[in-house]
Amino acid sequence: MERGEITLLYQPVLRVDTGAMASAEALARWTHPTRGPIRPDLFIAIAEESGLIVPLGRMLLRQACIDAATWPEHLGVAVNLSPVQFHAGDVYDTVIAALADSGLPPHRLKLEVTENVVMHDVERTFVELERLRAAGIKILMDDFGTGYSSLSYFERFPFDKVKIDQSFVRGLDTSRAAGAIIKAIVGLGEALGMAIVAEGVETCAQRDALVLAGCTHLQGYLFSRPVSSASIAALGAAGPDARALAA
Ligand code: G
Ligand code: G
Ligand code: MN
Repeated sequence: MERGEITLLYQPVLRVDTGAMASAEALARWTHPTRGPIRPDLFIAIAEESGLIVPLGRMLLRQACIDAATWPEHLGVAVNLSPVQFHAGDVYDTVIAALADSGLPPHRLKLEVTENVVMHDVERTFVELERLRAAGIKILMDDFGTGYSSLSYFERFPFDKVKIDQSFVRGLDTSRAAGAIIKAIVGLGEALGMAIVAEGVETCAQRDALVLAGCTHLQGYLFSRPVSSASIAALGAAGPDARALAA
C-alpha cells in the first residue's frame, strides 16, 4: 500500500435495453516489483485476516470516487466492500469522506456487499445500509445465490441491484437448474423493482440466454475485461457500442 503497488482497474457493466455502459466495477490489482501480479482473492483474504483491509478499503474507495469523478456523468462506479471493512470500520464515515474529497455525487456510487457482509450481524448491517441508502448511495447484493444467501434479506432491505453469481452463468451451458435459478432471481427483481446483473458473461450464447431471461445488466469478458480509469472515460464518452448486444 505504501509503495503504491495496489491499484484499481474497472470492468464495464452494460444496460441490456440500450447496450450502453451504465457503470464500472472497481477491481483491486497488486503488481509486486519482483513477484509480478498477485491474485486479488489472495491478497484481499490476507488483508482481511490482518485487518489491513480497513485502511486498504478506505484508500481504494477514495481512489474509485476520484477516478469516477473524471468520467462522463451518466457513469456510476461500483466498489466491493469486505465484511471486515464493514464491521470493523466506520464504513459510513469513510464513504461520506470519499464522496466529499472527490466531489462525486452520491447517486453515482454503488456499494457491492455479499451475503457475508449481511450474515455477520443482520440487524446492525441493515441499519448501516439504510443510512448509506438514505445518503443517496446505491446498494448492490453481490454473488447472489451461492453460500448462505437468504431470500428473506429482500424482505428486510430494498437492494437497488442484485448480481447473479457467475457460477450460474457458467452453468447455463450444462445445467437446467442454472437457467431456472436465473429466471427466479429475475422474477424477484421484477416484482421488487431491483435491477438484475449477470456477471462473468463470456459467450454470445450466454448473453442471448441472459437477455431472454430478463436480466437488466450484463458484465463479463465478452464485453470487456477490467480496464484503466482512462479507458472507462473514453469508452463512456464514445457512447453505446451497438456491436456489444447485437445478436
Ligand atoms: O478481478 P477479480 O479477480 O478481481 O477479484 C477477485 C475477488 O476479489 C472478487 O471476489 C472481488 O469481489 C474481490 N475484490 C476485488 N477488488 C476488491 C476490492 O477493492 N475490495 C474488496 N473487498 N474485494 C475486492
Ligand atoms: O466477487 P466479485 O463478483 O466482485 O468478483 C468479480 C470477479 O469476476 C473478478 O475477479 C473479475 O475479474 C471476474 N470476472 C469478471 N468478468 C469475468 C468473466 O467474464 N469471466 C471470468 N471467468 N471472470 C470474470
Ligand atoms: Mn463484485
